[in-house]
Amino acid sequence: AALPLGAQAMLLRGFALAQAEALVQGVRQVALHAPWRRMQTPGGKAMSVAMTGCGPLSWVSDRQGYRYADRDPLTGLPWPAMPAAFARLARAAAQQAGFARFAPDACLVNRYEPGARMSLHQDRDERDLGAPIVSVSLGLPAVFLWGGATRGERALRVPLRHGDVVVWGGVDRLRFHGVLPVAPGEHPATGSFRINLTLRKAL
Ligand code: MD5
Ligand code: FE
Repeated sequence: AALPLGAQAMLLRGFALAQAEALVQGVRQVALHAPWRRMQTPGGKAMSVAMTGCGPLSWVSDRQGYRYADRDPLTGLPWPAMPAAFARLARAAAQQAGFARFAPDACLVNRYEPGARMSLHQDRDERDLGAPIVSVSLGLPAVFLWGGATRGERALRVPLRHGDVVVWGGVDRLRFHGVLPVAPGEHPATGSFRINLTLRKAL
C-alpha cells in the first residue's frame, strides 16, 4: 500500500520485502570492504549510528564538516560498488512515487543498535535537491520523526518496519526528520540491528 506522508513523500509499506534478503546480503558485502564506523560530528561527538556506504560517492562527516567523498576515509579506497539490487529497488520505488528515471550515485548505509538514534536534521548536502531520496528500512522497527520545513514544527511519528520504503522528493525533500532511539530486539534478517539504506543523487 502507498501512503502519502506529504505532497511528494510516499511510504511504500513492504515494498522491499521480496528483496530484503538480497539487500541485507548486499549490506554485508559492502561492510566487508568499507567497515562500519561511527563518524564524528563537526562538533567532535561520535554519532550513535554506525555507517558505511557504497557507490561512486558516499556521505561522510568529521571535524571538517559534512560532505560527499569518492573514497572511504577509513581505508583510503574508493567506496564499494553499489549492489545492483540497491539501485534496482531505488529506481522502482522512485518510479512508483512519481519520480521517473531516478539514478542514485550514492548510498549511505546506517546501522542502529538498540538505543541509537538520529536527531532532527535536513539532508541538504546533495547538489541536486530536485532528485528524490529513497530510504529502505531493514530489521528492527523504528519510529521515524517527520517534521516540517522548520525545526520548531511539531513532528509526526511514523513507525517504520522491515521492508518499508519511503521516497522523499520535491516540496518534501528538505523537511526536518529524525529517528527515535531504537528499542532492543531481535530480527531474523539483521539480528539485533536496524539497518537503513538511503539512496541519493549526490552530484
Ligand atoms: C534513517 N536516515 O532511518 C533515516 C532515513 C539520513 C537519515 O535521515 O540522513 O541518513 S532517510 C529519511 C529522509 C531522507 C531525506 C529527506 C527526508 C527524510 N525528509 O524530507 O524527511 O536512517
Ligand atoms: Fe536524513
